[in-house]
Amino acid sequence: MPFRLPLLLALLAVAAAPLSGCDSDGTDEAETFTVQLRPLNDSGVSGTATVRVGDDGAFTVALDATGLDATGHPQHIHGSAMAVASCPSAAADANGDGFVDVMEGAPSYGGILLPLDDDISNQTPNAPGFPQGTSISYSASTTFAQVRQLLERDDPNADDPIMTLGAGASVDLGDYAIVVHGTTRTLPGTVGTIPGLPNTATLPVACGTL
Ligand SMILES: [Cu+2]
Repeated sequence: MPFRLPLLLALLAVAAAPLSGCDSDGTDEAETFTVQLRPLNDSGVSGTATVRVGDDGAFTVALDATGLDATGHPQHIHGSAMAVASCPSAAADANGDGFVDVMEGAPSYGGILLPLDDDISNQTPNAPGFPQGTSISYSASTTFAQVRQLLERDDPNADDPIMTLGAGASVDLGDYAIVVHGTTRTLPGTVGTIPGLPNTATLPVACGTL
């Protein structure tokens, strides 16, 4: 999903005004974030997710959602080093076509940091590893050290839609959002997407902030 990086960065810079929310308590302690997933694009999807860092250093994401269309659901932790992620409102529909597409949402929730597929120890999305169907009951684990290693580095491939926080950055889980994508609705051609993927696969259908 190659976001046009300069455009995305410019949009993020606009959205970055209040650079708050940087916890001082570091990333070494156990933390649990509960995420309320709310519908985007009148999807009717609802659910909850938890992102947990255990005392033992385990990093676990669990996500349960209902009301989805019967298709695959790419889902990601989104964010950026430049702004605290939020979920887009209807006002993010820049072209006024009635849908907040994946690109229009990016100034709110940032780029893709971690695909929530069947192996979250890497940033490579595995399409068959994303949840499918009308209800999701998902869980995956790795170590928080691994997540930090992935994100606290310079982006190894600026041409793909997967981003990092940059070398020297520090993962701050409270700054991110979870976005679930994928619909079977018939969408107008004005609904933007990532090159190479149909807009139905990338349409955001639920979002929640950590
Ligand atoms: Cu996403």
